[in-house]
Amino acid sequence: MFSQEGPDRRKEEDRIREEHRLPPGQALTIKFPVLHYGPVPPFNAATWDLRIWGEIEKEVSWTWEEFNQLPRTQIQMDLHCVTRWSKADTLWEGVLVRTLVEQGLIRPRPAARYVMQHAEYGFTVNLPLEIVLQDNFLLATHFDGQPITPDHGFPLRGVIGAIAGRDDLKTPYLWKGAKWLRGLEFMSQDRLGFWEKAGYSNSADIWKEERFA
Ligand SMILES: Nc1nc2c(c(=O)[nH]1)N[C@H]1C(S)=C(S)[C@@H](COP(=O)(O)O)O[C@H]1N2
Ligand SMILES: [Mo]
Repeated sequence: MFSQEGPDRRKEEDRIREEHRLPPGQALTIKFPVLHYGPVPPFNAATWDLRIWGEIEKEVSWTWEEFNQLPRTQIQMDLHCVTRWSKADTLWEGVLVRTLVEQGLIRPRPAARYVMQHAEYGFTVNLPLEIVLQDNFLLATHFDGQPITPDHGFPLRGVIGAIAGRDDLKTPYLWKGAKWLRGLEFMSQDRLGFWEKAGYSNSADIWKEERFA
């Protein structure tokens, strides 16, 4: 896998493996593959919004302009895709759901246990609230200092990966972050998202190699 990327890739893979950052069955890539179902949606800053609803005290909706005023965070993460590529040390910038909850901008009800990400064209992906509130789940607008490219989820995507040294965090595969994100639904009970209904693992733990259900 990825032998065409040459000796640099191999050296980098050895380093990441020695640092215990390469989960079982994964190979490192220097590239950033694009994977999704369906077309890349258009973006209109005048009509775009991010809606938060469900098991929360008060529904919220932010315009693109409003979303960009929210408190921001940068995180560096290793991405691990269920199709067996991993990418180390990726830099993301955006908004942590944890920050929004801490600042009272989102107020989950006690019954809230799970969160469904809703993306353009009806794409969905579910996660436990516990994971959505971790430091490694970001509502990301920027990758590598630039706005995310359209095929990686512009203008906004959920992104989840492993933070080196943070063994306290649960890390699922990359598909658990929705590109072209438009909504977060807080739920008292779990529901399966798009790929989970298609037979992917619901828990999707990279270290336990939970790829398929
Ligand atoms: N809206 C949307 N988001 C999605 C998907 C999709 O089909 N639609 N696929 C997921 C899958 S399967 C993967 S592996 C990652 C890939 O992200 P990337 O294209 O930035 O590498 O996006 C995830 N987010
Ligand atoms: Mo995927």
